[in-house]
Amino acid sequence: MDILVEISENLQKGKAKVVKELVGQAVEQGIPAKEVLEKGLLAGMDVIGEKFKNNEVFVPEVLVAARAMNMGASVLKPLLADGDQTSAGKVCIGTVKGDLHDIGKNLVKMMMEGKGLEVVDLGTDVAPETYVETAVNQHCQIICCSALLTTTMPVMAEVVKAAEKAGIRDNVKIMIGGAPVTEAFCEQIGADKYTPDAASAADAAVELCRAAG
Ligand code: B1M
Repeated sequence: MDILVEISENLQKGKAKVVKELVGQAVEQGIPAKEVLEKGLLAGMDVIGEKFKNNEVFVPEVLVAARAMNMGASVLKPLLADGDQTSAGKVCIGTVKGDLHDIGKNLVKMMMEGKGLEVVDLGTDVAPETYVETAVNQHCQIICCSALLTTTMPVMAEVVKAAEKAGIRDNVKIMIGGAPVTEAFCEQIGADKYTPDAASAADAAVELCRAAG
């Protein structure tokens, strides 16, 4: 069987150790890390997502698949890094209040670190004030918000408002993303940048930090 298919299938079964080993083997075989991520790990998460939507699998199965995803991704992390590791800027990232999904957020963090950005990880269920306080206290050029639920997307608008209220809106950029988030939503709430995936988020963050000087 194709090793990428094996990774996807074992991820769906939640076999974290096997996934980790297979990811290592795929890399040893010379398959590019990005391909292992997209055609192995993310392909497996897509299947789980579809089954979750159709009530064919439930929270416990999704959780073990998520654990396998994170373990597999940890093997790829150093390989997805660029050669130049001088600090390209500093950002804070978190999944917004009420939302516990962190796989996408972790991928964005991983890609950003790979591009030489310093990333303060606030975890999940992050209140608007926490993003703003962190940006101020830790001198971040960008606040990055992830949301996976349509019900938690509006918290992103609250983050923009909290930044305005704290008087940091001119100095700190706000980036948003996550499956239900769109460019139109970004414009609507007055955030600075929407990107659809982790790689483009990392590129955009480096660009924004560079522009900020
Ligand atoms: Co949840 N869940 N979940 N879930 N879950 C979704 C999101 C859902 C679409 C499934 C479905 O019904 N079809 C649905 C949301 C429906 C909606 O809002 N319209 C849903 C639901 C309903 C729920 C619960 C309410 C279920 C329940 O309890 N009844 C509950 C809510 C809990 C909460 O957060 N308060 C819940 C719980 C869970 C688990 C805990 C079981 C688990 C999360 C585990 C974890 O994250 N540690 C889980 C999972 C895994 C999913 C699915 C299956 C997969 C999400 C995922 O990790 N995808 C998801 C279905 C799906 O998306 N197909 C689903 C892989 C990940 C790499 O993609 O996060 O989109 P994603 O990230 C992408 C991009 O979006 C982007 O980059 C990443 C890749 O390049 N990106 C950014 C992400 N953040 C970014 C930020 C950026 C830029 C790009 O800039 C800052």
